[in-house]
Amino acid sequence: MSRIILVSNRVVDLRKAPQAGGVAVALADVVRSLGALWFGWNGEIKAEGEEDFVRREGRLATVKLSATEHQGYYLGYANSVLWPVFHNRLDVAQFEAGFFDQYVDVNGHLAELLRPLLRDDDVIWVHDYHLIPLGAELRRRGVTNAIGFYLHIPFPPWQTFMAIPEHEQLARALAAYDLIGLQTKADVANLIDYMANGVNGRIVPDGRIRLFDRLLSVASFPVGIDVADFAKAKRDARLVQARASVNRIIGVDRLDYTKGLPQKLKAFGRFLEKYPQYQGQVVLTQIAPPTRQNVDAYADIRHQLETLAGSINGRFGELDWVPIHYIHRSTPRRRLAGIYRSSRIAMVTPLRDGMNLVAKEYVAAQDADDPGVLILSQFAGAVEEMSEALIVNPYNIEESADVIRTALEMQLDERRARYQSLMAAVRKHDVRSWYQSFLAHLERVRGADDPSRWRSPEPIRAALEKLVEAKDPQAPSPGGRGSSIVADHASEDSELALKTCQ
Ligand code: GDG
Repeated sequence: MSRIILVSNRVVDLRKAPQAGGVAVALADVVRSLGALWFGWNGEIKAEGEEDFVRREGRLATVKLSATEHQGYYLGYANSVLWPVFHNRLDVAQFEAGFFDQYVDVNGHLAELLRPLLRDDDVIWVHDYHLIPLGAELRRRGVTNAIGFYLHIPFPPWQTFMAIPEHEQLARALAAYDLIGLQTKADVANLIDYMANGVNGRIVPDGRIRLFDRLLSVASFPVGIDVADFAKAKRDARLVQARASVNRIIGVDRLDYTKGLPQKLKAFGRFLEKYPQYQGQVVLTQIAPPTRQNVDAYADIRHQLETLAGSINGRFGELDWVPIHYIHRSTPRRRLAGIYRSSRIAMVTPLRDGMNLVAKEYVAAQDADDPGVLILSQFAGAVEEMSEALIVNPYNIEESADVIRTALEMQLDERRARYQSLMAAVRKHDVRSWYQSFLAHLERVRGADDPSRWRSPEPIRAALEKLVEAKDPQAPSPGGRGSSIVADHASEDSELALKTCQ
């Protein structure tokens, strides 16, 4: 089996890090299970004049960034342009700041440092929006290996993406990959819409996309969690209330403007106002560790949240009951499962989210005999798989306040039924199925020149045949000689793609 090379902006040594986000935990699992090599930034800033070098520690290969690189590439283009645009926040994107050149330069620099570590048959898997140009930069340096790309955040509607002045350069960079993986089918539809409408991409009969001079495959691979990590949860004794009757609502979100935190607090305040019988009976514990504090758009959110929490606590609080526990610190990962299990409700209500792992972690940590209730935003990618949650529009404060009441009053039978179905979804798309299906697909794309390795389900083949015949009666039939068909995920997506192109 080929060696897997993972590349992400940030590499985290889980044995040393006090806490880590979902992407890092997922990638660490690939490193452990498949013996992959993980390359990326170690989070440190290089001293002035310090030489570049790759630090090897076991399976990790890390580099430092200079202060200028960190400013232009990470805080700048990645987090002040791409992050907001991909989350539909054109209003906070800083297009005019001129970060793009630094973004491409840092990707080129990372490719330069990675190149000598590569072997001919390595499979390279690049992660997230920080590294869109990395595949093209590796190709420019002669790398012909299979290279896949996975986007952890949503792909926006095509007109939104076209607002980025450099959208075409980004599309050319994407074309360097053999496979692009996205979280949801909706993201796949958005990306294919953009490729078709924005840069003249064309679906070829085998379901892949011809973009500029390359053929690539696009499919959805919903990211998941290590279910066992959370399923062994015990209630957290430190969370036991002075009043046993008090129910806890839990929120765990990086302090990010996409996570819908002010809306969540407002909904909780409205709930206390509208249903006063619950005053003194419910608390909202919101864990919101700081993130990207040097990016301008993040400066206000903390202040806004603290003001809101203060005003709701001041208005409703009692000597022995504080309605909102707001924790602006990171909580050790080993404690999270117990916190989830001790909470009657989880409110996962982002305004936009690629997937949202907290929703899956909460479900996995529940007691099957007496499970809690998940309230989930209709704008989280997780909603595609977790339709048995209580789904809300986080912008609708009135509705969200009512849903909190519904969750609190839900009978045990209904809670159990919803939990069973949610847990089945969480198990079906766990972290292993995520990376295994992506890597298997990448492997198949690599074998695309060998038609015998490709088979699509009958209905897709028939649809493709019809399309090919309609467009060009002389064209060879899909699956025939010289053609390749993308099976499984990509077949669904070719169906989507065809719809999009009609
Ligand atoms: C991106 C996409 C996509 C949070 N607070 C603490 C803490 N966490 C952990 C959670 C979870 C992870 O961080 C957060 O993952 P999310 O999925 O909720 O969100 P993002 O960080 O925005 O992740 C997202 C994800 O990538 C994976 O593809 O789902 O859509 O935006 O694991 O538990 N962990 C600890 N202390 C905290 O205070 N230890």
